[in-house]
Amino acid sequence: MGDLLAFDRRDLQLDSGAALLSGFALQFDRALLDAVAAIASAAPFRHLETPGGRRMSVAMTNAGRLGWISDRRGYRYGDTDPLGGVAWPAMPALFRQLASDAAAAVGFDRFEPEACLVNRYEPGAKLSLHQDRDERNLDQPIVSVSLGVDAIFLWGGQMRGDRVRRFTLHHGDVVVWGGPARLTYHGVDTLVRAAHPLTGELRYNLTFRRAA
Ligand code: MD3
Ligand code: FE
Repeated sequence: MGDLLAFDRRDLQLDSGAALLSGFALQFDRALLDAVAAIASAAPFRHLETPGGRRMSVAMTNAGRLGWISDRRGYRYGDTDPLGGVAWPAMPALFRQLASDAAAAVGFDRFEPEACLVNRYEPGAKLSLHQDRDERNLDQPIVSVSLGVDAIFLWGGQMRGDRVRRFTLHHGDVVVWGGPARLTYHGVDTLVRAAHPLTGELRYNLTFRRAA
């Protein structure tokens, strides 16, 4: 269905510096979801508050030395989970390996993520158009892994007002966002109610980042 949208998934690599590795994570899907469950048992998913005081519809948690958080004071990376005051769960070896292999597959050697932000979408959840610019080193790519229900990804330009194109991200897709894509505005359209055999109505997205 989403593949009939005007923007072909293949266009992504052509004009943007992003590289789509279709199904790259499929063979690890169950192990990845088991690891997400283990992370969430130590650092539960929560709906963060934006600096403007709104509750995010996407629930989030983190693994790794650093985790991304938002609250009334702003967006930032921190080394402790504010809910428990202790370190974020360690980044599973499978996560590190997958992120590094995906980055290497498109020419980013020795990508060693410090942070894995885990996003959980339920039906109705969305992520408004934004840039990821809280990381200190913008030469490093971000690697994203999609699991569960399909989502429509919004792919804009270098300015908020630029035209936005859409394409579907499927279970098992990995995208490496580097170079000119790194500061592109992007978001996720409202998740439609649908079912996936491994996640039910949910979609998960892992983003691996070099934060500091
Ligand atoms: C392009 N997550 O966590 S993943 C985010 O599906 C985020 O949950 C979305 O945007 C999600 O910040 C999209 C794809 C993605 C992630 C980071 C990017 C695309 C990106 C950073 C720069 C450019
Ligand atoms: Fe983002």
